[in-house]
Amino acid sequence: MKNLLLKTEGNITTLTINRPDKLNALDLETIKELDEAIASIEENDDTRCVIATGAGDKAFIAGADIEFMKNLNSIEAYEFSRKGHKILQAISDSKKVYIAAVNGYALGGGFEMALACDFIYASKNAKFGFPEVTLGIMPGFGGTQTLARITGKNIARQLIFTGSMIDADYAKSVGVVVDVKENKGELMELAQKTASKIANNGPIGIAMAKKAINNGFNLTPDEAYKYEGTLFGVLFATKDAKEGLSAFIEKRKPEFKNK
Ligand code: CO8
Repeated sequence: MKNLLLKTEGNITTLTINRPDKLNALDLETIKELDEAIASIEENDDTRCVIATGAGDKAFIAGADIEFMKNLNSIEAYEFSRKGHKILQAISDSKKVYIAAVNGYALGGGFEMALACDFIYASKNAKFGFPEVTLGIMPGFGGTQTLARITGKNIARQLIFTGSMIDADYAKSVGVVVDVKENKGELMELAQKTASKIANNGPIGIAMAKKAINNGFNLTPDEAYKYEGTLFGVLFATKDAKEGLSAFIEKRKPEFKNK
C-alpha cells in the first residue's frame, strides 16, 4: 500500500496513515486503501485491537485532500462522501476494537475518522476541528452526526459553525478524548497498553458489547435492554464464555480462542 502502513504484532494491528508531507490528508487513493485495509484486518482472526494513527509529528489526518476535492462535481463529491461513510461503518460494525491515537491535527475528515473509532487518546499537541465551513463546504464524513452524539448538539453546532480548533484538554473535558499524554511516545505507549489489555479479554464478549453500545444507542430503553439481553444470551453458546467462567472458578488465567 502506498499511503498506509499496517503492522501486526501479536493480537494488535497498528494502522498508520502515511502521507506526512501532506499532513496525512485523505485523497481518493488513501480512502481506497483504508477500505481495503479495514476489510483485511476484519478477516484476520489474530487481530483483536487496532491502533489508528498518523505518520510524523504534526498530524493524525488534516482532513480530506483539498487539492483532490477542489475538482469534484456534485456526483463525485457525493460518491467521495459515501466512500467515507462506508469506512466509518466498517469501523463501527467491526468485531475489533479501534483506538484512535491522535498526535497533532485531526481536522475535517481526520476528526471524523477519529470519532468513528471506539475511543480517542491524544497527545498534548493534538488539535481537533471541522474547518469545512471556512472552505464553503460542510462535514461529509459523518461529523454532523458523530460529534453531536458525544458532546450534545450545542458544542457540535459551535464547533462546526465556527470552524475553530480545540486542543486536547478541551476535547477531553467535553468527552471527545478519553486521555491525554505529554508526547507521541507516551501516547503510543498508552495505546499499546490499552490494546494489550483489550486483546487479553474475551473477543466475542467485546464484539457483542460493541454491538450493544453502537446499535442499542438509538433504540428505546426497553428495546435496547432486550437487544442487550439477546446478545448476552448468545454469548453463553460460546466456548470462550465457558472458558472465562470456569477459569475464574478454577483460579487460573482464561485462554480465549475466539470461538
Ligand atoms: N489537503 C491537502 N493538502 C493538505 C491538507 C489537506 N487537507 N492539509 C495540509 N495539506 C498540505 C499543505 O498543502 C502543505 O503541502 P505543501 O507543502 O505541498 O504546500 C502540507 O500539507 C503542510 O501543510 P501546511 O504548510 O499548511 O502546514 P501548517 O503547519 O502551516 O498548517 C494546518 C497546518 C493548519 C493543518 C493547515 O495545513 C490546514 O489548514 N490544512 C487544511 C485543513 C482543512 O481544512 N481540513 C479539512 C478539509 S475538508 C474535509 O476534511 C471534508 C471531509 C468530508 C468528506 C470526506 C470523505 C472521506
